[in-house]
Amino acid sequence: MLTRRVLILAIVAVALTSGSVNVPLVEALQAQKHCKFDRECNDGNPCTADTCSSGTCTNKPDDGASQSCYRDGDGTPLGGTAGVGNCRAGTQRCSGGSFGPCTGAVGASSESCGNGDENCNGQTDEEGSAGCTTFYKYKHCTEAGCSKCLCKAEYPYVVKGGVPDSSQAQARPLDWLYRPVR
Ligand SMILES: [Ca+2]
Ligand SMILES: [Ca+2]
Repeated sequence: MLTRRVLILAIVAVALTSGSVNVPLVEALQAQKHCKFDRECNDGNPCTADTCSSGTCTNKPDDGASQSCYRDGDGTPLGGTAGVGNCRAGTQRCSGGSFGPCTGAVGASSESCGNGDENCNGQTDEEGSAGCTTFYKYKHCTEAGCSKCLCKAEYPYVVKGGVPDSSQAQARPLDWLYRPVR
């Protein structure tokens, strides 16, 4: 065994010093390297099981392994941040020695009323969401900042279509809601 190692080292040394490094030869020699422990056989590929048996490394495809991913099925990175709002990571399972497509990941999309924080900015149904309704501070108000397009009434934007929103009518005095333009 010692003789074999010396021979391999000699071949590598000659290849390196001669200035004509034969990469496939070096890789082939490494693949045949003798080992004692599994960790010596780690090929850096999470989709293979790396074992040392009778002094020889074996790197077999391991389809049981998987990793977290944040891409669509074509491999394109998704917008937003996994774990923020509706955005979440998916799973990429090993198949035949390499990772398959990312499945189950949800990326950022346009914000709309209902269904949580679609654009994953940490705010749910914020101002200007698709499907929003214009709410006013009071009837007939026309000054700048007097209205907002919201998914639901939010004080002080509580008047819709000239009348107080039913969800706010109980809590706010009608005379305030109908305050005339000054
Ligand atoms: Ca949002
Ligand atoms: Ca939403």
